[in-house]
Amino acid sequence: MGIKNITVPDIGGATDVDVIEVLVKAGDSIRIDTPLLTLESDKATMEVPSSDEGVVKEVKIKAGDKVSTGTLILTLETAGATQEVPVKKQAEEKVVPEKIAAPEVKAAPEVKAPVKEVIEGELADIHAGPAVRRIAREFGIELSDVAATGPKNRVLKEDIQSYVKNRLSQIPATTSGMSLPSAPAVDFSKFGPTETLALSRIKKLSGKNLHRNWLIVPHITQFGDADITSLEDFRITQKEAMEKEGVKLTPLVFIMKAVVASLKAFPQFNASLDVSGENLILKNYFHIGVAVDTPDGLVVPVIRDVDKKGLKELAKELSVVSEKARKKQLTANDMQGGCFSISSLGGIGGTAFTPIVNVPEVAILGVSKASHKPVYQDGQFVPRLMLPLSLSYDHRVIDGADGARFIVKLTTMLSDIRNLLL
Ligand code: CAO
Repeated sequence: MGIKNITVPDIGGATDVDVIEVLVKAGDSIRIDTPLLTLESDKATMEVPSSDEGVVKEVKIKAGDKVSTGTLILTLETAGATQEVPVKKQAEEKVVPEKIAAPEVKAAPEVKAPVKEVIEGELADIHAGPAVRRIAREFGIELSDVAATGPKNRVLKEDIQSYVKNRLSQIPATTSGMSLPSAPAVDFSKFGPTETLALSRIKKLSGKNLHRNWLIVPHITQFGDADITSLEDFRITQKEAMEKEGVKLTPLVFIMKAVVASLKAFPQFNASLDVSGENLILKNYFHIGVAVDTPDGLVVPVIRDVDKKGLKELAKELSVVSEKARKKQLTANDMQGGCFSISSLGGIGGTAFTPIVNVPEVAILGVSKASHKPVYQDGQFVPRLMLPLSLSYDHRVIDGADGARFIVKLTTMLSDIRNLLL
């Protein structure tokens, strides 16, 4: 093992040339001709290749530096040389190893074309170093499709990687033989100032699942309004007493109980398709997923055996899991085994929305904010507290008529909570 200095070779007498990109980092294994730097002069972009092979020990240059022939780029741990080579000329780099290298080590090859030039003018307005252009060529990518994030609108290696990642994520999970058209990359900085914010880990994970579920499930959303006037009267009478015990009683727990009653009446909603897509697996348990909004994104913890628990117990459990979710303390187990999900935006507002089925479940209930509406009863309009519900379901499993029957059952249960006792 030896350490060798790799320097900028003859760059045609140019001095103080801008370093646009450093293409290697400490720890990288490089070979002869591996691109190390991209330089940019007034007229040309040049790529500086390595004149030796080994593992990069330390990179001495960073983007934005200026270099001339002989400037030290990096130190390299090589297999054979045992002595550091003076930083000077390309010719010396070739001679010294030949003198001191162990017998099995090959002499460094003659450096014929030390830098490769790309005349930017020939390549329209796209700025990219030769290494980046080569990667783009190998993947069949048009550089004009790639959003550039480098200085002076330069396409960087990372831009190509992001482009490929983005394109791969747009390939649908099905093998129908059809692919989706992708949206073209847009350089928004052309239109005004921008900043880039990385998506949270939760957003990336849930985004993938939501995208898949949106694509593979033929969704229908059935809407319905439940008259929760009497439910709300009852809730208000209980709320204060429960608060003293540290329990927050919201409409959601009543909805959970009504959902379970509706699942019992329509078992095809408490089911999953098997992998073949030809059998329905009916579940004889009632675990309900509840979507919880956290600063990092959406998570869906599962409340188990909702059929066996009372309103107070459910309210307590709901507070515990939503707190756990917001503190990022949920385990994978807390989020598994759901039969049906509820996404409640009722504490926020809005009139209705179309939730996405949480595969492998086959249906999900969206809950919006209840409000007083005039309802025609016994020959007159009376103010009633109406709760808007949106039931999305997998149309492969559930027919439209059953979707309507389910929501009628649900709204009936909620309109008179004594039904829940039956
Ligand atoms: N209509 C009217 N008021 C409602 C309501 C509704 N449908 N649902 C809740 N409220 C009221 C509650 O009663 C409470 O008011 P009071 O304190 O006066 O009783 C207030 O709104 C706040 O409720 P909450 O949101 O804190 O509690 P919750 O039990 O209804 O919901 C939870 C808990 C964890 C589901 C909720 O906090 C949450 O995170 N919701 C967002 C879920 C989400 O992001 N879904 C989107 C998924 S699709 O991208």
